[in-house]
Amino acid sequence: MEQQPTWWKESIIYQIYPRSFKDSNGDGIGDLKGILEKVDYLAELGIDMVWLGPVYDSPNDDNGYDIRDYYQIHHEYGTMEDFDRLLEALHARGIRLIMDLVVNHTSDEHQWFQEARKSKDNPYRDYYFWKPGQPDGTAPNNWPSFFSGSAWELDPKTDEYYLHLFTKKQPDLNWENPKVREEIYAIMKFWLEKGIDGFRMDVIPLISKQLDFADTDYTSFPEIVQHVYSNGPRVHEFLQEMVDRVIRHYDVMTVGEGPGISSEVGLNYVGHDRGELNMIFHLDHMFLGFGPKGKYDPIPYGLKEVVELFNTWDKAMGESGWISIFLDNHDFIRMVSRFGNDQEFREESAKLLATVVMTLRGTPSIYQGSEIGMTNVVYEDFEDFDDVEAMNFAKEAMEAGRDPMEILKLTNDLGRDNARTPMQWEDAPEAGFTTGKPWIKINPNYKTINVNAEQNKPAGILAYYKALIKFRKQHPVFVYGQYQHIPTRSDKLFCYDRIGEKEQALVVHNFSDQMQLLNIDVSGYTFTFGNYIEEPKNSLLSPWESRIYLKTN
Ligand code: TEU
Ligand code: CA
Repeated sequence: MEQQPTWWKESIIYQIYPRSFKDSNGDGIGDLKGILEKVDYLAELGIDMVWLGPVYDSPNDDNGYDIRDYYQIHHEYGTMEDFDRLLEALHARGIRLIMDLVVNHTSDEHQWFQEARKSKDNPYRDYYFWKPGQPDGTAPNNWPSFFSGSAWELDPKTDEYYLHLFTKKQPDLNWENPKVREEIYAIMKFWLEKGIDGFRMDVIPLISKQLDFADTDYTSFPEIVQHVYSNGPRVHEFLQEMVDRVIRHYDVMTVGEGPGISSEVGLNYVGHDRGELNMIFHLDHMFLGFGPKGKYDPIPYGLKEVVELFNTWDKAMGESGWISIFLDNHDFIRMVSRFGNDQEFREESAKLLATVVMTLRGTPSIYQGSEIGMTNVVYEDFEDFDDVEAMNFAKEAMEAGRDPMEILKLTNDLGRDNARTPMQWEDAPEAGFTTGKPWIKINPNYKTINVNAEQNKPAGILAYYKALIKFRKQHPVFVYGQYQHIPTRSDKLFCYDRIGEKEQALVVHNFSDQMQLLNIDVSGYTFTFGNYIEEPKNSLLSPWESRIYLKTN
């Protein structure tokens, strides 16, 4: 049996982080007109859908994930007219556009919160969560914020604390309040009426809170996310209402970002019979390496754990639900630096990882720059960092007296800014991203790693992405075929079958700098696609080699 055919399963998503994609007016900040300049680049790449990061009016405490006005484009990104033109230009090229919907929280500068904080009886008070402190003067409970410190902030005006699971400039919305939900549905309709093609929903499993606000006994941050913040008692009711009231009236798709959604509960969100989300970006493989204190308390992991998660998730979805497949985004380090070898085998491993993303079961999502093999960056000074998560961590760690060099290494190794350095277009000042001074430092490797250079390389990473995307589209087995992991003796190999009604694919990857012997019988199959120029003659896989074999049933 195969999955039910649908356009959003066949699509390939390309994620744009607007601040870092292309600056059109020299102020150093990527903008909508900049994206407009590059729509042909996107069309040539062959992607079907753009996920546009938040471009709404925002004080940018968390780069747009703190929204001040959901109905306005931030002036740094342009105007509503620019937005309309971009949408039109994408549609003219057959590319859909999904917007980021950030409605677990607003900015503290949003008018609702400005009102809410005025007095305890303000009509907007209940748009957020307010609690008195404890008698000993501490916060209402021991919940930690995602971005260091407590999840509660005391607001002196009314002497009560408000809840913020992210920064203190991102107060959590109270979805229990029907008025809040109505406001959100109105926002969604506003954008859908413009003709956008769906939403990527930020931290969607967090919208329903455990209303007793009891202290948590969990001491590990990932466990707190999974068991306390995520999957709250009314989350499915809220999502079903949202779909019923808004989504189902449009031919659009939804993808929920899913911190804390484990494979055991995944189908509750994306089961085809649930009427909730079309798919999720689960973060299980992204959170690998998070220790008890979270991201900046790293623990070791390897390919084995990554593969196990892919296997478990595919089994959990089966024919009944759907996920997106991705290996990086704006919140995590560059995939070639994390899962590949971004030095000696950068090209090979970038291509291998692309092959993984395009051949597992799920909608592939490419993060801007991966298609040219962009890598992590190293900053020598805290001044160079921008991300609030990294800065809050660094501040807290400094205050705790930790070694500054150790802190700098952690923020360099793990920080979100690695993914946020500007897109490298050419070997020109500031990588051709801006004619001014970029809001965050360019990765100095732009001289060799850039779009222009890639466009002149017939066997480069960009050419490989284009060919791979075409290849995937010619073989529906990669969309609809079942997935079966093939265990191997080597812990450096990742091998699987995709089993379709007409075709069957055998995909093998060597995740190492050494040659590996492939102990799998490929007779009956034809080698059809790979990341080495030479056609393979034997069963020795070169470093970071990927091969795709096909046969018809
Ligand atoms: O991310 C949610 C989330 O789980 C991240 O905070 C993640 O734990 C962290 O980034 C790992 O470093 C979403 C957005 O993608 C992120 O950019 C926002 O900062 C966050 O929500 C708050 O809106
Ligand atoms: Ca600009």
